[in-house]
Amino acid sequence: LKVSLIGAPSDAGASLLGSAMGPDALRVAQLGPALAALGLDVLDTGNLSGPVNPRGPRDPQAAGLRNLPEAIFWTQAVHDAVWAQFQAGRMPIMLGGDHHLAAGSISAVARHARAQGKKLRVLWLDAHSDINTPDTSPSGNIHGIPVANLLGFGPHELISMSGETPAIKPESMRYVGIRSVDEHEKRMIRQMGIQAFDMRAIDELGMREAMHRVLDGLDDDTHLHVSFDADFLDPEIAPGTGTRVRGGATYREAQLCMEMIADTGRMTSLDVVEVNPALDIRNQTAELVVDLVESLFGKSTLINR
Ligand code: DIR
Ligand code: MN
Ligand code: MN
Ligand code: MN
Repeated sequence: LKVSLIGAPSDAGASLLGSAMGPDALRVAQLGPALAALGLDVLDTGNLSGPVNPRGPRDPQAAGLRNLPEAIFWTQAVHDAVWAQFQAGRMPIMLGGDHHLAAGSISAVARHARAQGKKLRVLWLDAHSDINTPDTSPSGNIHGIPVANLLGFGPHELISMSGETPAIKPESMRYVGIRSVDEHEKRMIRQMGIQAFDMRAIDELGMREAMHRVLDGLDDDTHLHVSFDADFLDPEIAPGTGTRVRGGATYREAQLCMEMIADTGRMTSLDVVEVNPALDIRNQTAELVVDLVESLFGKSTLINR
């Protein structure tokens, strides 16, 4: 399996700076060598470059969002880089940066799936549902809106990259681990009929059954994308992230989640976002995330594919 690491050092979508250092924190934690040790052909394409976070105000000229021009730049850059790796026959692993970048990566995944006539399944592992629209966003932070962008809501530049708007259908989306969802977001999730396994569902069903359900129905004709926000994890084990919410996935729950994804053998692209070394303790969050990404590629399973 050929994989490409794409560093996307932008925190333009966040209010706390520092996730722009995420790609390097993951490199310090040996992400590339760890995947190579599993037998993968790993190419680190380095970091994309672009504007820094100008810490702008909410801008009525920009749909009430902060840093919209910068976010548009980065989202498009990520889209192009992810698309280029698919064209080269490699699996893209986008290293954020904050989660606004997923509107770029996943629009490229959707474009690729469409070009191949395949279906798409997106697993969104996160404390948050990231499905605010510019007018419902309580913060104006663009990392709170990428799912809405992918579903066709938001500024034109953030919703049209794949060549088709909306880039994905709500039936393709699955949430796992959410526990901080704004009122308008709840309405959106309900209205669009998106399957969501929030922390309460995980408490009640167990991670095993929740994952069994989100992975149900995958076949040879499905592209599986995983969008992994570090705040999916409980902040006690993963403090290095900008918007911590208590009650997240434990170490064992997260391992099982990753292992069950690995067992399907169908993951074709990945985002690793919101690792913020400026808020971390001796890079422990990046190290934990690397451990979990190894499991996503089959490290902890006895079954060798
Ligand atoms: C909140 C927080 N829903 C917002 N979102 C976060 O600003 O839209 N996403 N933290 O990661
Ligand atoms: Mn997120
Ligand atoms: Mn989050
Ligand atoms: Mn976020």
